[in-house]
Amino acid sequence: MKIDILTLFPEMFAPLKTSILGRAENSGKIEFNIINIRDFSKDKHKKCDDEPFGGGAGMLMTVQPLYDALKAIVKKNSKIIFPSPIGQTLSSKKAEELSKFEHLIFVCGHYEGVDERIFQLFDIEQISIGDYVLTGGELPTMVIIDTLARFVEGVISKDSLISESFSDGLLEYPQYTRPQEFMGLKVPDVLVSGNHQQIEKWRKEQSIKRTKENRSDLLE
Ligand code: 4GT
Repeated sequence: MKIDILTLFPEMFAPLKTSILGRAENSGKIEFNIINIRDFSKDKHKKCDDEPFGGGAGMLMTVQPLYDALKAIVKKNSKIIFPSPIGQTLSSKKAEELSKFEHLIFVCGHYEGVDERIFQLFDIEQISIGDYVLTGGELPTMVIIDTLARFVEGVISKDSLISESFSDGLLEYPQYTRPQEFMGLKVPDVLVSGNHQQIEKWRKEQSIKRTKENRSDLLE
């Protein structure tokens, strides 16, 4: 999969080089390409923002640099995403859908947003990561990429996707690792019993208990 990211702040994407996403790139499973929108500005000072018509606080990103940047990279099979609080909220299901595309393009808004005409000129899906406002689309872009990358073949083990939160509509059960006792706290006996049927039963019960307590909305 290839992921292009259009942004005015390329330095914000350093974390993509780290950990599991860094390994996904080094092993050729995902290719990241960070593009500076400013490089496409036809303004003599490379300006990419301006005041909103009709007045109001702050600045908007102008349409010309975005239009030229998208024109330069969009292909027939590309999916363009604009992270925005007005989009539908991201879910695990949505992330899995996105992981199936050959080419994703993320457009990062900044300041108060972008000139609305960009959404008339290209087929762009807006996606929100939750009901709050941020200073830019860069962090949401990284959130969306991080979660979709986990569904790209070979990025993490298939087993890791099976018993995690949301995979079966429930939250994940509690987990423990060595040592078996710490500060007087013991790992639940069933987990060291070797009885896999009992372990499965316990985990399912714990998942349901947690989901009831923390996210009863998921059970409706
Ligand atoms: C919140 C979200 C998002 C912002 C979200 C355009 C200029 C949007 C600033 C940007 N805020 N983007 N994707 N909840 N702010 O997903």
